[in-house]
Amino acid sequence: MKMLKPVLLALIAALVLAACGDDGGDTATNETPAADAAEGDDEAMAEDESDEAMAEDDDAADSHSDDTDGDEAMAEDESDEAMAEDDDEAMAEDEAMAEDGDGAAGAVAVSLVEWAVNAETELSAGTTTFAVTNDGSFTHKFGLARGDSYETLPQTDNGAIDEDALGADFLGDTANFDAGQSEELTLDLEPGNYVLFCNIAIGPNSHAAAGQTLSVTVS
Ligand SMILES: [Cu+2]
Repeated sequence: MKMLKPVLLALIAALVLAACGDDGGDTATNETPAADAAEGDDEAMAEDESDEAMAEDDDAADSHSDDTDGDEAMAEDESDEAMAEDDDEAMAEDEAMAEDGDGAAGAVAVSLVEWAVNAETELSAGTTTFAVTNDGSFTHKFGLARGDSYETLPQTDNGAIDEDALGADFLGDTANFDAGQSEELTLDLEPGNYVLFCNIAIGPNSHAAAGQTLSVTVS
């Protein structure tokens, strides 16, 4: 018995060590991929939120779009998740992106499609760059004039906006540009009412008459 006791103790010690070793190993292998995955999710979410923030800007142009509510709800959900993760870095990224989004007041995204001009309708006075994308399938252009609405602007026989008759109230336009292309137009906007439009007209047809106009207010 005197010889067995140390052997038993050694065996028990070896078993305990082995058990601890296994636990440590399992814990390490379980936690490391989980932590990596969590970080990966945060980064993916941060990128998604950036995309959705842009999508929200686009959707904001269409104030009646159901998508706007959906995107906002998703953005809020993801923000909550980031906070729940209690990850300071993720929260800092969220805040930085929120600031970036708010800081884009000097640029207005405009989407041209058949047959609409989609953009925010409440703009800030000052130097404004319209970043216009042709999201349609036809060639379009982008112009801007002072006025309350398309209906109140002088028009030619085919319903195009009569830029000559507008005189100084016609503020400028881009060149024609094809589907998938983008153009920028930078103007110094004073407070007032304006109409954004595409003034391409062919024969008896005009894009403006087809609905490619948008009334906006600058304040
Ligand atoms: Cu057009």
